[in-house]
Amino acid sequence: MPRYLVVQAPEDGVRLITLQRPEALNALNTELLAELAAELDSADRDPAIAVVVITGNRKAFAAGADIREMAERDLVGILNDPRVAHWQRIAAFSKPLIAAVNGFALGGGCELVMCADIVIAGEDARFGQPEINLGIIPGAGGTQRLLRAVGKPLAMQMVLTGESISARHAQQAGLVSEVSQPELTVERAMQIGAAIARKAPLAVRLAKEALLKAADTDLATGLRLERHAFTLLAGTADRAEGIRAFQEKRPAHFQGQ
Ligand code: DAK
Repeated sequence: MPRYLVVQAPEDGVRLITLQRPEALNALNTELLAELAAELDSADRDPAIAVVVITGNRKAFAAGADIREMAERDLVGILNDPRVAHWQRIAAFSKPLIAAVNGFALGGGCELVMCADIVIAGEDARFGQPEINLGIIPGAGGTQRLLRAVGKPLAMQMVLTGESISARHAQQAGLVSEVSQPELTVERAMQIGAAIARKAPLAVRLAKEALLKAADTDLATGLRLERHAFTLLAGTADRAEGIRAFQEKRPAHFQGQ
């Protein structure tokens, strides 16, 4: 049983993971990150799960790495930091990951948001990389993914000043896909998760892989990957079912084959 997570399955095919460390604004200590990495590994292996939604509470999605824990680490501790591997496992999750964000998403919290594929933010959400205030820089992709998401000027401003931005600003900048009323954030994320869970699983997986590739490769390589994935799907039973269902004017029933 995880100590810092609540794991639920409120919708068919969708797992809801709630960060549960409210006394520290869901600060991401090593144990929480290990639990999260293990949950995502298990969801990746489970064919009954198509999508994971991750959320926090109304005050904080996550206020970053645990600063108390960071204070105890010396240089050797940082070189052997187990959190690096946890972050790598979180970022490697191959099914769609949706973040439902209310309140603070700062430092590692903002980096966790950027590991998600779809981001629904409550109007009160704040996104920022305040590490500069601690004399450090982001350590879980905050310089790399933020720049790719929002472009150079805003990424520079956020990382160099440590100042956070609103949900609306984050949406305009490309960090957030939709802004909702804070009380509806999780519901909206679950709705999107359930819609994706009804699609053909192999197509969903390859679509995510191809879209992620677009962010870190040249166009010719990305187009080649897309063509391979497209061709692979041509042989699936789900493609035949999708086309048949369209012609028969009924919903498709995909099997992941
Ligand atoms: N760590 C530990 N405790 C935290 C915390 C954090 N990041 N953020 C808040 N808390 C705790 C507070 O200490 C306080 O605890 P008590 O004093 O009540 O025991 C409680 O949560 C409530 O916080 P506040 O009293 O401060 O609440 P306020 O509403 O006044 O302020 C705030 C909210 C979010 C503005 C403020 O708490 C704040 O500035 N928090 C720190 C935000 C921050 O600097 N975050 C970035 C941390 S550095 C790595 C990967 C990633 C990283 C590092 C390494 N590797 C792969 C190696 C990431 C680094 C970071 O994220």
